[in-house]
Amino acid sequence: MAWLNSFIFSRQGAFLISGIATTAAAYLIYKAFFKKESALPDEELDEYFEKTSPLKSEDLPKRRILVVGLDGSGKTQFVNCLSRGRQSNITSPPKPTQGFHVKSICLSSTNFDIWDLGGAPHFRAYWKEFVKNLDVIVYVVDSANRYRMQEAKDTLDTFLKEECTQDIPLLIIANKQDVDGSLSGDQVLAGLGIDSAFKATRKVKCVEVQIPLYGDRKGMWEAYKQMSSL
Ligand SMILES: Nc1nc2c(ncn2[C@@H]2O[C@H](COP(=O)(O)OP(=O)(O)OP(=O)(O)O)[C@@H](O)[C@H]2O)c(=O)[nH]1
Ligand SMILES: [Mg+2]
Repeated sequence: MAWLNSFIFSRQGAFLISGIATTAAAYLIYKAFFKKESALPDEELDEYFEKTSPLKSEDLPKRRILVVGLDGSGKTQFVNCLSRGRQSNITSPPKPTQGFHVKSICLSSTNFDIWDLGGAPHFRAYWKEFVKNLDVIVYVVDSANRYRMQEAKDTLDTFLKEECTQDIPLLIIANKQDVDGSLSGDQVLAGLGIDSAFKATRKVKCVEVQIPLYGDRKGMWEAYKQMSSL
């Protein structure tokens, strides 16, 4: 024990002990400040679907999703971003959709058939033709374009007046949150006239999303969860 005593009080011993104490203090500070973030389950941070297991099975639940909204609101980019991986599709902006695209996407535990329709005025009258056995209507809004909010509202109202759309859950994507001055999800809901009376008539959720070509994506995991469960 004498050697231990002399080591502790030696210069090397003092260095070692202060080194251990500093590391422990740094660890405690890290835990205190980053505890909340690291406590999140990994899946909540999986905006690029890179941590999900690529299950593909006939037994998985299948969901049929219709994606509509004004031209330029970001529907095709949104659907492209449902693919797995950071680099999967982002090279250049999508071309305006002429008619429709349909994609089958299997993410984690759900198989989706996703119909992405053209949003230009002359295509909107055909949206109702795609309403068959739908699980969710996704309505994409360009939150950065407040000048088109009234048009977005009128277009949604017209579509939801179609009898075939009744009772189908609605997911509002308040897109382009990365753009300065964009409206929040609540502001988009207010602009679309979605209030408590509206919510009494059908299930509605809103997710704030940003999917710029170059830059961080946000809201895709939450959108995916809503599309799976609404
Ligand atoms: N900054 C930013 N740009 C976006 C975002 N989402 C889409 N865009 C851009 O918005 C433009 C229109 O996107 P599209 O996905 O083609 O829009 P769309 O709704 O499919 O349009 P139509 O096919 O004409 O109905 C493209 O230049 C996209 O790169 C976003 O979250 N942030
Ligand atoms: Mg498109």
